Amino acid sequence: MTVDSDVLESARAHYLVAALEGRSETAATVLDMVLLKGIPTADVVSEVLAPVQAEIGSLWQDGTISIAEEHVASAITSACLHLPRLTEAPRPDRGRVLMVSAEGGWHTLPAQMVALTWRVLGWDTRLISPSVPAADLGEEASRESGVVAGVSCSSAAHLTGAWRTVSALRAAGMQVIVGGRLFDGSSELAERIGADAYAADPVEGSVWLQDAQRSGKVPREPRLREDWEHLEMVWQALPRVVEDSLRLAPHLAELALPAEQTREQLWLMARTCVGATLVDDPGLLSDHMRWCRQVLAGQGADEGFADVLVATIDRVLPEGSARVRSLLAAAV
Ligand code: B12
Repeated sequence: MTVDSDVLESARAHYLVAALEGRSETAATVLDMVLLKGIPTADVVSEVLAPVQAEIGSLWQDGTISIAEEHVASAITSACLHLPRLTEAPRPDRGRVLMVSAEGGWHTLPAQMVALTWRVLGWDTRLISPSVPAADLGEEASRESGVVAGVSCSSAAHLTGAWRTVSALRAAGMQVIVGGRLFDGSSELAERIGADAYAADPVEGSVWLQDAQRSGKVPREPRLREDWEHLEMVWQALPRVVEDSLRLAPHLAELALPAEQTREQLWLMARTCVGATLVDDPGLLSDHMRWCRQVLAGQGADEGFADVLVATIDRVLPEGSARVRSLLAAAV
């Protein structure tokens, strides 16, 4: 183990405890100490803040910490991203870049982390996060002088939103790089939705930006347009699908969740079904179901309820949902 990896490991452990206990000053001090040891902002973000936030997500997922603890810790991380020592940046002389969250995505922290890293690497970065409707974003993007944009997405439930966001940026002539938890799981997904590149971390992304900004602004058609023509009707029917499923689901499960949580899970599941069908990847829905089972178990509910939710959605899908149905069958 090198000195740096020792420092980073100890920082992660101390930062996690401070954030979970709501001690913002201690959390900031931990980061200041790491920066004082000469570790650059980009590494503090990718080696301390991002893994700690992912750990917080896992602790929530398995029921170890509450939603309240997650919110407190994430608010501390959000505030820490503005610490003066962390945000010290050179004059931006590498070019203009737009960094956005996928449509429907309220995870601002990943986009904030990328924007901060790009700023300290010398990019003139404009951050638009959380979710902005794709059409509005397209208008903003067409007024941008820059050619390159980044999109972050954390969940398969927002894959359709990510595709719409990437499509709007393509139509505005931008070159697009994507990243975030959703894309980390599948190397082909980025290309499938029309992005020009994927990077696991912002430093790697910055190398791509340098090359990509050499091309001019060239408006392009969205990928998967024909597939969407078949799916849009199902997407628009989702509010009804969720409410109809909610009426059926409790009677099918021995141990159901409170209605609000069931509705939330149905929404995530239904959106994931459409997104997975759009890119024709049943694995996305299978992964989501595994995640759902773990969340249910963490909440003390019967994890088999995940399968009940999918079966219920299947029953109430509108006519013309053949592709979604066959994806459901392949995923389950
Ligand atoms: C904090 C948090 C929230 C906060 C967000 C606060 C905020 N201001 O961002 C709140 C409470 C709002 C929230 C809401 C929800 N959340 Co949430 N959330 C998280 C959590 C714990 C951390 C997010 C974070 O800080 N990410 C920062 C880092 C960890 O993100 P990252 O994607 O790894 O980013 C790094 C790299 O990937 C890369 N990168 C990222 N983007 C890009 C883009 C480019 C171009 C490049 C080059 C690189 C790059 O750089 C980053 C820095 O290194 C995650 C856990 C996780 N693993 O992400 C869950 C998580 C994403 N949420 C989850 C869920 C389910 C939800 C909700 C549906 C919960 C609910 N029932 O309401 C809602 C959805 C809201 C919505 N519509 O988007 C699940 C998603 C699982 C799934 N199967 O869909 C997760 C994974 C938690 C879990 N383990 O179960 N959440």
